Amino acid sequence: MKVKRFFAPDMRRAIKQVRDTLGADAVILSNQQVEGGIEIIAAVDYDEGLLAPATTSSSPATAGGTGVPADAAAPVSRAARTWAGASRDATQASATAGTPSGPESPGAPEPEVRAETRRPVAVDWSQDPAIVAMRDEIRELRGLLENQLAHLAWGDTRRRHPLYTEAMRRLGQMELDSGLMERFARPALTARDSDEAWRQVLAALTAAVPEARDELLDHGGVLALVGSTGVGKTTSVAKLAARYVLRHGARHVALVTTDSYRIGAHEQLMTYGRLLGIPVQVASDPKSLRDTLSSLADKRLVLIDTAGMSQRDLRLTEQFATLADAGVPVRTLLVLSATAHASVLAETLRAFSGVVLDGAIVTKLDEAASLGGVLSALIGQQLPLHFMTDGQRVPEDIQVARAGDLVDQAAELARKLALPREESMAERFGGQQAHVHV
Ligand SMILES: Nc1nc2c(ncn2[C@@H]2O[C@H](COP(=O)(O)OP(=O)(O)O)[C@@H](O)[C@H]2O)c(=O)[nH]1
Ligand SMILES: [Mg+2]
Repeated sequence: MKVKRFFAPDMRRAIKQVRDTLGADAVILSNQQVEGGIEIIAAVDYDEGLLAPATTSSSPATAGGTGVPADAAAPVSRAARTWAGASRDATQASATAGTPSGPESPGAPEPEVRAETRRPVAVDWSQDPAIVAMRDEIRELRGLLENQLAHLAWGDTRRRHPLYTEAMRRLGQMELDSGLMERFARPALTARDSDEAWRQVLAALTAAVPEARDELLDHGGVLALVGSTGVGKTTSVAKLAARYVLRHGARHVALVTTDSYRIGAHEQLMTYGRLLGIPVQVASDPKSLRDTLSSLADKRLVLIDTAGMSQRDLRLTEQFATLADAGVPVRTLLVLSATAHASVLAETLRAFSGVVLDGAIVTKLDEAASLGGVLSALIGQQLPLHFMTDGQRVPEDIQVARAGDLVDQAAELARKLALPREESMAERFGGQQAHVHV
């Protein structure tokens, strides 16, 4: 029998030392946590019978809850008693060196065991390097298998429903959200040809975009535009104000900005106010906002321009809902830039999740490369779309929203982008094709 003590900072490295030094047949006789790491006593060519008389009861150091299998636990307990003292000396000697010590002398006297530094720990077999390697390999194999199955499933769906998979790819080209791609490709399952399939897909998409069917400005009231910095809130406020002034004159409209702390922030709005001949007020906190809105009670339309989505901006925006109690209901529109990436739009929606939103304005349609992100956001949130803007000119570049126009433009832009490759479609959707039935 060859017995050896090992010390390492953690179980994984301790087991590796045992394996490297004594080989795969090594038996762990005891293991425990000591100052600075784990101590393991291990043996090869181990004869359990030799140690059997050493004890008949479990050692307090290892009894119960060690996680060692029942058949291994008994020898571990006996051995731990036999070797505990010697191993502790060796621990102290090698704790700083951090390397395995030489074979212990079985004849060494058994010193007192300090309970606070010696706690039994379970052998964490899952950390065994051989098991870790095997697990990695199984994971890799599973990945390969899943990939193969996904390709087979996607290939099968392509054979059985070519119009559906073609529609899926075209929706992918539009950069629509994955879940929505599957939903809106479904009409293609029953179409007769490719053109009919695509028409039906676009019709389903159009029907799903919530469109505000009334002309918001004609109702008047207090309208606040919120959204992240730079999306076009101030410009849109000016466009809406100008649109109103052109129809109803300047007398009944006023502008308010809560964007008061950035240098020059409200000058932009002041300039538009001067050009349009309408008053502009600044309100920087809930109280001044309430007072300002009360003082503008005689106006038919009040447009509030806000800053962005910093904590301060959001706190103030969240106050809009409470203004209804003060007799001034505020309708809040989220301004989304069509140029924003899907992840940025998702972040914006998260930031404004505490705000009651009454609808949306989509800006910068003239600069967008794809509209899948903004379509996904509108459909996902069921935000009624009120206006769309497509340029910097005030007041020309704003239109009442038409879901059909937005979807047509999305399809038009998508044609300039590459179709997603079949392999990437298989990887994204192959695993979910089992449920596709006509
Ligand atoms: N191309 C284009 N630019 C726009 C549009 N709307 C606003 N902008 C520009 O975007 C920039 C930021 O607009 P601004 O209204 O200050 O954004 P805010 O920070 O949300 O108030 C300005 O240069 C605007 O002229 C649009 O529909 N198309
Ligand atoms: Mg602004």
